[in-house]
Amino acid sequence: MPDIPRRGLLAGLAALGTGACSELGNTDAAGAVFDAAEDWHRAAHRTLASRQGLAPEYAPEDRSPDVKGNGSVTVDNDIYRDQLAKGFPDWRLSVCGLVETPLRLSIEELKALPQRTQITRHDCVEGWSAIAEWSGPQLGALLDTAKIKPEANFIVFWCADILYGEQYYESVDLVDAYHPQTIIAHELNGAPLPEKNGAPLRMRIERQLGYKHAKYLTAIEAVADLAPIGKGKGGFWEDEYDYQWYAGI
Ligand SMILES: Nc1nc2c(c(=O)[nH]1)N[C@H]1C(S)=C(S)[C@@H](COP(=O)(O)O)O[C@H]1N2
Ligand SMILES: [Mo]
Repeated sequence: MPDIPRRGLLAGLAALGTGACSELGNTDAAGAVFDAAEDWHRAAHRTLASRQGLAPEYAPEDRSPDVKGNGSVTVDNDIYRDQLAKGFPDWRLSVCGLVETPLRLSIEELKALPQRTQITRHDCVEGWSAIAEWSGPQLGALLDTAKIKPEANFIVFWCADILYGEQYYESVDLVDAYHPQTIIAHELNGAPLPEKNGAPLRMRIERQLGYKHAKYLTAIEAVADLAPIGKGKGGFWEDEYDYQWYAGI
């Protein structure tokens, strides 16, 4: 690909807050406290043993006929539409923030890493669930490659879509980030992710509720603190609709 369109693509992704670590996401430092009840809830779940256990995995015949798309089911920007049509040749996933070695990985590079395939149940707070097979590299391996710094406490997932006027993002702590079933999925039931389910990349964080599983992933940022990110509560639903940040299941 010639240089200029590539620069155009990268500049475009950066403008979406998706090129490297997002500036869009870092505008509002106010209002950044977790309430006491949530702190208690998180503390109660701190027991590592209970958090490191695997979510149930299922047999191929248990899979649901379809995994419906929820929240954003399409991404309305020209760069995304163009990349979707071409099979995402120029899509890059940034691993950035508090890491020694920032990474920018193509879909092919992500596919070349050791892969995990898991058949798991997705649970949405809206009251539906779906069993499906997901494949991709483990997030922990990527964080090890990027050499996460000791001051990092949280991992932020930046997304390409805008939902109800706000950029979608999510975050987890390092226990969930390094959980063996936390993968960057590029396949659903053995085929590339459909657009409605987050093409080309989406998180699977199997010990967390559905809204944590960020779709249309563009960047993974290691941070010390969530307060300066977005509106300070660690995710789209947390910022806009008061959902709990800790959504462990
Ligand atoms: N980028 C992005 N990720 C997202 C959402 C979204 O709207 N945008 N919706 C979340 C919610 S609430 C759920 S239940 C799941 C839905 O995943 P699915 O569309 O593959 O069913 O994605 C989550 N991740
Ligand atoms: Mo959801």
